[in-house]
Amino acid sequence: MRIAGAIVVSLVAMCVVCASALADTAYYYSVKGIIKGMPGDGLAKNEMLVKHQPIPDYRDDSGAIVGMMAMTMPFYLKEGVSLEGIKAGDAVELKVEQHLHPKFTEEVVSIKRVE
Ligand SMILES: [Cu+2]
Repeated sequence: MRIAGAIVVSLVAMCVVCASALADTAYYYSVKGIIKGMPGDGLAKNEMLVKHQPIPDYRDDSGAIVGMMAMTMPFYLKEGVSLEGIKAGDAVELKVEQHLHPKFTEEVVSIKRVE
């Protein structure tokens, strides 16, 4: 009985450890920038190129806040995000959703023009 109890305790402990390791958290970033390329325009149909301002609260794949400097880079649109009224050259604000687990992903979940 004592051994069975110890096994149960260690299984529970392992589950707590693996659950925390696998727990998914979404992080959201508000990213301002200028659109340099629209989907399909030599890019994948869900891809856009944006010259973005610094993202001070950006996290790397370990979850550490490392920030991201200003740069031009591709962003990927979450399925169903509308680009109606958005064109290359527009100043925009993106809402980017990032997941670290089970897979590192970053997707634009909304986009709006700014002045
Ligand atoms: Cu960047």
